[in-house]
Amino acid sequence: MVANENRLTELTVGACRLELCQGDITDQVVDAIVNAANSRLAGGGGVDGAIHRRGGPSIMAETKAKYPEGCPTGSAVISGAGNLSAKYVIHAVGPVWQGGNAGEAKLLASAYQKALDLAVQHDCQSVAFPALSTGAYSYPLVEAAQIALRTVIEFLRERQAPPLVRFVLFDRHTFDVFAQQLAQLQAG
Ligand code: AR6
Repeated sequence: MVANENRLTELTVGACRLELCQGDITDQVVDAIVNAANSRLAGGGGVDGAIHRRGGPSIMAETKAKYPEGCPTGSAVISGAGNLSAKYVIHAVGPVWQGGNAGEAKLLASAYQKALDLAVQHDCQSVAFPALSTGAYSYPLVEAAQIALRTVIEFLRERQAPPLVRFVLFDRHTFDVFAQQLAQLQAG
């Protein structure tokens, strides 16, 4: 456990580890990278843009062939990772923020759970997540961080897998908010 003042950047959950770091998710050397996708799996900006740019066209070709209907909000699908060093990309679809009364919290938790389920089914030892829904989809950051962290910790407690889950937060502010929320969850 690494804590300073009211921040926490690592947590052990049984035999598993949860880590927070700041960076670009496409640089991660892990078994699976989670994409912040849209329900058409059509590509876009943010994490999605970066993954398809660096991973190359095979990822989109595979998702188009395997999932022609796309992926519902709150769910996830898996593909290969093209030129990325990961084995898999897990495309998770978080909700668009609509004010909080449209089931957003449940849908966001479900997107994390489904992504983790796929990672475990494919025997991934390490998974990197971005902060789903907090960019183009405008989910308020503190609430999104609480849901993301709670959902992952609960999953690790229940399933004792995958061995490593790492949140890769793009900018300093997002990293700070996650580190503060992790400290609060740990304290409470
Ligand atoms: N590595 C890690 N985090 C990143 C990176 C990166 N390379 N790039 C951005 N972020 P977003 P969403 C952060 O918009 O809100 C796309 O167009 C970003 O700062 O990627 O779920 C899709 O096609 C923010 O904190 O995902 C969908 O249409 C977080 O990742 C839609 O956006 C998520 O931002 C999904 O929107």
